[in-house]
Amino acid sequence: MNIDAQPFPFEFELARTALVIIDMQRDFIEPGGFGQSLGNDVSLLAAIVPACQRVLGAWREAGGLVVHTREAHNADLSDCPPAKRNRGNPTLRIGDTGPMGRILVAGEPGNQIIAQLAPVPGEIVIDKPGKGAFYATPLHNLMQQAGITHLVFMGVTTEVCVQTSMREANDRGFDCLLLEDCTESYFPAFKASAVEMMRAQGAIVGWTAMSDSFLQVLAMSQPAR
Ligand code: TIU
Repeated sequence: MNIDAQPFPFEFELARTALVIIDMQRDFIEPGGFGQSLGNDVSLLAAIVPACQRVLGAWREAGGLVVHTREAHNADLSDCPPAKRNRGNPTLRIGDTGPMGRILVAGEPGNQIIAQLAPVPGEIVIDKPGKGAFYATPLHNLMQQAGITHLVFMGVTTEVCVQTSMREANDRGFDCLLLEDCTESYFPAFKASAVEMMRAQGAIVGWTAMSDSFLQVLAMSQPAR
């Protein structure tokens, strides 16, 4: 398949490609979570949910592999370095109890993926202690076992967990596409810069495309399985 992308078309085989949805969890999208505790306006992020739902629905229909990630720490915070917990002067730190339970702790209400994009059986869910999806997770092995060579990214936030994950994936040899209208930042200027810098220099980190281009091509595909 060939997607109209920047800086040039992105080619992939459905059976060798995974859709990776980064951290679409209540902690970042809904009020009362980690995103708001850092002083951010979380309403900006909710705007991408309908586009993410369209892509996820079409990808499932096509039989593509789906990976969801969550930024999540163990309840005892053994996987949260003090340097991360102490950063940023938030109103609530990682592990503190907020309106949606303990901030960024696995299993808490705030750590759940939003209902509109909730994983279904057979989809991979990765809990990651870092910003990148590969650091201290089994993601690379799982992708190799599944024969995956290409990754399509959506999720939040563009310049933090999405960009870090794409850079990690790029260094591990995956070809990466970011769906521009399916990712968002608390800072619109940072999103714009992150998108530009990833596709610059001949796709130095990866490609970018709008979800409509992706959906059009997907609609013409044969199911992967
Ligand atoms: N603060 C911010 O923009 N992002 C994060 O802390 N984590 C993710 O991007 N998921």
